[in-house]
Amino acid sequence: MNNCSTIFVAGNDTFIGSAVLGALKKDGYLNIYGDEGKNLRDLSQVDKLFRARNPEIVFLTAGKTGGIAANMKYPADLMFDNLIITCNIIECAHRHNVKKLLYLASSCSYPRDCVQPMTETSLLTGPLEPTNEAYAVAKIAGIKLSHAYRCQYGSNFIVGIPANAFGPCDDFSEEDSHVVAALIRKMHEAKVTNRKQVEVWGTGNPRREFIFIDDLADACLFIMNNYDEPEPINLGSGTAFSIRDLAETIREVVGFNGSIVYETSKPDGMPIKSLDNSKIRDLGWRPHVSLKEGLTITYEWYRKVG
Ligand code: GFB
Repeated sequence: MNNCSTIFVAGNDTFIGSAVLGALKKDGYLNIYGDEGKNLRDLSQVDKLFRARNPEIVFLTAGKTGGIAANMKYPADLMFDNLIITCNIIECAHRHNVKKLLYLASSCSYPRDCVQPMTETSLLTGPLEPTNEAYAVAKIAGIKLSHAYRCQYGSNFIVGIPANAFGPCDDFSEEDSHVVAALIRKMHEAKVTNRKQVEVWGTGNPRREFIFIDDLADACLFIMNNYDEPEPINLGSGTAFSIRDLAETIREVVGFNGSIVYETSKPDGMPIKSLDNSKIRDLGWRPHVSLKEGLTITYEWYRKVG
């Protein structure tokens, strides 16, 4: 990419898409476009958008996402939405000779009992985590679709696999949010209403790798500029924390003095999701924001805006 490249951020209103758009603006890219009100589920509208804007670079960050509960409640919506949007954008990127496209998959694309930390070669080596199987299958389809266009047409379509992203502008809703946003909200509400306890789902034992949203956006720009290989590349922070440690850290950041109760009737999901980030590290990229710093920034934002 150079500063004058025409860049399309598909899904510019999503949590990750808006961060990518912000990072592009901050880095001085001048010709950036978003969805412009088009319905990305409609191939003819997507085609029109590509024809009008003729992008050279595409960040494919569109599609519905959600935490463990949303994945269990809306598997059809999550699968359909991600499949159709991905098909439409990738097909139009090919038709309109896009120079490079980054497809963002998800760490839930790896098998449930994957060897940890998860390397990119572990994809499709075992069964998926049942709580997010539908979404994961859609994400795997996106990975393979990018690869298929590369094989058949020589398209420079690359795939990034992010760790669990968190930060300002995340979805903080009660049921659909991911764990970081959910626990910030629960603990903040408990603090301001003087509640004595907060319920955390599951056993607290699962481990997750969290990446601050600005670091993820930065990693996306970095690989757009520095990575052209057919194999996916992990985009993580390099450290996995247990949900118990996360809950304790959020309690500290929020200043909630009550107790934490583990609701073991709620699902744990994948036991561990820790990424092997050697590939992106070997290329020279490093995250800048620690979990605690990221949580502090996120809580500050939530108190003001959320
Ligand atoms: O963030 P989360 O919903 O997503 O949950 P996943 C992570 C862990 O936190 C699980 C626990 O073990 C949850 O049981 N947890 C504890 C909570 N309390 C809460 C709470 O109040 N809300 C939530 N949401 N979790 C998702 C996938 O899995 O990861 C998606 O379902 C996607 O497909 C995303 O890939 C990145 O990491 O378990």
